[in-house]
Amino acid sequence: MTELNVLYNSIIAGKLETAVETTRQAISEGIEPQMVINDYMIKAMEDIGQRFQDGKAFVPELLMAARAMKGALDILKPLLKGDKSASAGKVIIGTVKGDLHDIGKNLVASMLEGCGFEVKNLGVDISVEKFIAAVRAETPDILCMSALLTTTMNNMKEVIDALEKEGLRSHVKVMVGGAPLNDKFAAQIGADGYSSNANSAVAKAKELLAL
Ligand code: B1M
Repeated sequence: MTELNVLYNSIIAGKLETAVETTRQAISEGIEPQMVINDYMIKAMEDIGQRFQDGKAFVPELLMAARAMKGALDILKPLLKGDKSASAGKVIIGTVKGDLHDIGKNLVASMLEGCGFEVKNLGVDISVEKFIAAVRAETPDILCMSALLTTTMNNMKEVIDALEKEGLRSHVKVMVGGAPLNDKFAAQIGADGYSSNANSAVAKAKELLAL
């Protein structure tokens, strides 16, 4: 039986090959992907984040941990299947300007995709103009924005204000997420919904579209 603590430790230590190999093993043994992500991979990223905050880890370590997490996640992504019974809508997702964090955003994108949404992932460091252009071009049902930094979360409001200004706000639901956010902040900036994790993001997206 795969020892999933090996996966946890390999992400913290930034050991890509070990993380990938352990994940492969876990899958071959039928271990539930969502459990692997929630109980080991995300917890490992929280742990390395805490070490960074405590001055015990530095940016290179964060980068290596992120690389190991991504490698393992790539293996699990195709397995993130959800309830596709409802005909889901179209989603645009991106990390706001100034922010390069994309692991959580990509996880949300994969979960939405797995649950039948059509997802266009714009990437990271997305400016107001790029979000607006994408909403115009793609006419999504939901615009999802992610931010991991307290210094970038306010850029979400700029996007919402620009949607209003451009006459696009009533055509698209806006959902926001990311570690420093909460329901109160989402309401303050005029978003339609907030979710704290990838699972609740799917539930919230369905709720917003009344699916
Ligand atoms: Co950075 N970083 N980082 N970092 N980093 C944090 C966020 C931090 C909390 C670390 C810490 O101090 N403890 C801190 C922010 C402090 C703050 O703002 N108050 C921080 C900092 C300071 C920085 C730099 C400024 C460091 C520096 O250079 N001095 C710098 C900024 C760069 C930039 O963006 N401009 C920086 C850089 C980096 C790396 C590039 C090295 C790397 C990112 C690599 C990458 O993403 N490709 C990195 C990492 C890895 C982290 C931590 C350790 C882990 C983030 C992560 O991937 N978590 C993070 C500490 C932490 O979060 N504990 C930290 C796992 C992921 C699954 O969770 O992203 O929260 P999360 O996503 C969740 C939910 O939030 C939610 O669902 C996801 C899945 O459940 N969610 C959504 C997210 N987006 C959503 C969108 C939705 C719905 C839900 O749509 C609507």
